[in-house]
Amino acid sequence: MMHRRALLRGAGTVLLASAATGRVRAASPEQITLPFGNGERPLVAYPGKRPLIQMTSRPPQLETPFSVFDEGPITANDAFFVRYHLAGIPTEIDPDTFRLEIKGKVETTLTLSLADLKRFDAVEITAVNQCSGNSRGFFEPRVAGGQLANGAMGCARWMGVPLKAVLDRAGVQASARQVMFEGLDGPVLERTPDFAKALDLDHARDGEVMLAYAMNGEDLPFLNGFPLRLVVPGYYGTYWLKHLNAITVLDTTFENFWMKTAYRIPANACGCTEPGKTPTATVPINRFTIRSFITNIPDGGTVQAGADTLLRGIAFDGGHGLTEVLVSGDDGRSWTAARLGRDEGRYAFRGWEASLRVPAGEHRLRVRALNRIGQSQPLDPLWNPAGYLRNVVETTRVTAR
Ligand SMILES: Nc1nc2c(c(=O)[nH]1)N[C@H]1C(S)=C(S)[C@@H](COP(=O)(O)O)O[C@H]1N2
Ligand SMILES: [Mo]
Repeated sequence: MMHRRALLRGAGTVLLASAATGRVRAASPEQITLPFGNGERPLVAYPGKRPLIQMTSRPPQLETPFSVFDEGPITANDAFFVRYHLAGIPTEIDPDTFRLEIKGKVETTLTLSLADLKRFDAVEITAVNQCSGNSRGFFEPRVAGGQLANGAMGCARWMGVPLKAVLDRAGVQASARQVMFEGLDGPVLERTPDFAKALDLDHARDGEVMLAYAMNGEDLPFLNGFPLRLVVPGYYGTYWLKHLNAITVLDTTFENFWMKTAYRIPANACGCTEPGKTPTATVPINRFTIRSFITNIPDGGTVQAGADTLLRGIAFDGGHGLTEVLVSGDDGRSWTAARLGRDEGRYAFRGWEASLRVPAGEHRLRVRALNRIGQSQPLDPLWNPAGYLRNVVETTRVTAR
């Protein structure tokens, strides 16, 4: 606690007006209604962000309006979603005095400044960050937790240092099993468990897991983890520790609340249970399920009858590699292949386009992706009690006239 305060006392060059004071609120926030019960949310512009869908203000939790995903496979920094667990988020961080500590079962404890980190060979990777609870608001029966629509995801070009390079510099001891990550935010109440996550050592050293200091060619936005965050390509956002200031190599399996109780999925192939049922065994959530979305036509939209309608969207998976995106104009009875857009890498959003003709009337457009290991999306939603892993084949209802 003392350590955190001392670190934040620096001559801050980056300021975030406190959300708690309400000073950053737009004068009269616009409202948006997400398509499920109690879906009314204000659109609020935080520092460095355009108006986003505010789920909570303390801490700020912001969802990206879905129309943003039609801007292309890279999500702009000012539109990128924001997720925090604990209300004690930093409001001021001095990048000059910021330090990252690498400690625990290492040969040499390291204390690195941002300048030190930038002297390592830089790598860049385009990857999707998605919250485990993305789309949770659509679960039926409904489940507890943040009631998100489909906007708790985004794809960016992350630049930084491979975690492996930093671990190698510190020298990992032979007894090491996991690597644990902590950030500058913390709980407001003493009894709330601080947010920390861990990865198995082999995963942490795979060369892709990265300490990122830049996003889409700029410093990380404050609310997305300035000045340093973990990037875990293909894995749910819960592992992508923000404001990362401590890495501890452990010779045990880390078992805090956030690993042992929260963020767990049923230990079976579908990660699902019968609706309403608690799973008998669980494992920590890990790779993304495969998903695809139409981005240029909203649900309830209108298209021209008997003419070519352009469909456009995005698809992604946990990094196995997409092979196909299929679209249907007849609620999934027949499917046509979409043209895939530029490949930004196996962890990125993949743009796609297709054209369809539908006669006058009401129709259900569907989109479905497939990947290299044969994963696809279920036509009916799967269920689990935490509301994770949602990847039903999405339906866009349209009227053709
Ligand atoms: N320090 C810190 N890092 C964190 C969290 C947090 O609460 N504190 N939440 C995690 C979760 S659950 C998600 S989904 C991602 C969200 O990243 P974003 O806010 O940059 O979109 O941050 C992760 N990293
Ligand atoms: Mo999350």
